[in-house]
Amino acid sequence: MSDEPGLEPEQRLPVPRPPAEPAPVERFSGPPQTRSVELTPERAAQVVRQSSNARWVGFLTVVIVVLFTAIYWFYELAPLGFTEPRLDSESNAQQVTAVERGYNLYQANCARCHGKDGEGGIGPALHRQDKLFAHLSDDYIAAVMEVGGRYVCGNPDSLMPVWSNEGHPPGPLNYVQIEELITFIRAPSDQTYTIRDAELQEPKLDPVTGQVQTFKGWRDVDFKPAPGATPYPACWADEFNTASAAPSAAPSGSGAPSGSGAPQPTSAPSGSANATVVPVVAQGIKFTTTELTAPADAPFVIEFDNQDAGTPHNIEIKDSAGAEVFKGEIFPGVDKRQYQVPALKGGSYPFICTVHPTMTGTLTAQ
Ligand code: HEC
Ligand SMILES: [Cu+2]
Repeated sequence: MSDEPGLEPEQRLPVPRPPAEPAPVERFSGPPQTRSVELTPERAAQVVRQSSNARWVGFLTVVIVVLFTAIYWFYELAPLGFTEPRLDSESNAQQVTAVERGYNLYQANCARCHGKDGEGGIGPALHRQDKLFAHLSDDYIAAVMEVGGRYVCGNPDSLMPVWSNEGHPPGPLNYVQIEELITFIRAPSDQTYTIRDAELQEPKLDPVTGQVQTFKGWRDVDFKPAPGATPYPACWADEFNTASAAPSAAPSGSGAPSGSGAPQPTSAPSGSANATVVPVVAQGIKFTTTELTAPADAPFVIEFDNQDAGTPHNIEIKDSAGAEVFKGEIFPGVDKRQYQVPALKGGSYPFICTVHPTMTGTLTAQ
């Protein structure tokens, strides 16, 4: 506002205008003095304090972000080999769980034929290092589970059924359970696992000691087959029929299955006409007679009757030191063979089935 004569019409009116009053300080376009307010010392101090607070806040934010990043880096990736990376330890934990579940599945479904520790029985042994090394691979076991025992040697009467629910006909186990079984069968022997309740996943306690029950994997991670060793045959039964003849019968060649490892030259055929006949029956993966008597110092005949349909058996006689004295031909039941056994010195000889080392008995020559 001003009173100078100007261009505006009302400024040219004759009526004198009241003297201009100073505008109140609060007005938007305040007089110059209100705009040039000086900071009081208190206000200045406050501004300084506040800005230092703001710097602290900024600093702490940066510190927190940096710390979080660093801690997360260690947690997630574990650089410099400090601990296990999280994903690794997570997958290890999952592997342990799979092995422990696989153990229960194995004990429930497979142990009755393959043995509690995979030592074999009706079915072939599974825990052997030479087999686990390459033969019993993930893919192979998965195929056996899906096709059943006939996948192994092409035997349509195989005693092992289809296990996978994707097989024909569908078996009882789903693909997760098959995975767990495979993880269990191939679990490394340098790790100890906990036996857990199949339902609750609680560790099982030994009823006597109260200790948590544990088991170890089968596969020795450091196992290397002997140099030049033949790989395990695709069909497990070939191991007994061809491969195992080699170590015992090297000098006598492929020859007769009977007496190939005998200490004395075999004279069985000539003596068999009037030789003693000892009957032996195998049934249910057992010898029904475990105590045999035969004449000493004379060849004799074992009439071996394999009553287990589809399951190969034989009789292998050892001396007291465990060396092989006689090994009969292995053949699947139901069938019979006459084994010509060479003369044995008086004494007692343990005998087994080569395929099923759990089938044992004692032969007494007297
Ligand atoms: C009824 C008895 C029986 C049961 C139960 C059984 N198997 Fe078998 N299994 C066999 C027989 C017999 C063979 C040999 C196949 C053949 O030649 O007929 C075999 C073969 C195998 C083989 C191949 C072995 C080799 O040396 O090539 C694997 C692996 C196997 N079984 C795994 C299992 C698993 C895992 C289970 C449990 C889910 C199981 N089996 C349950 C009888 C059984
Ligand atoms: Cu046998």
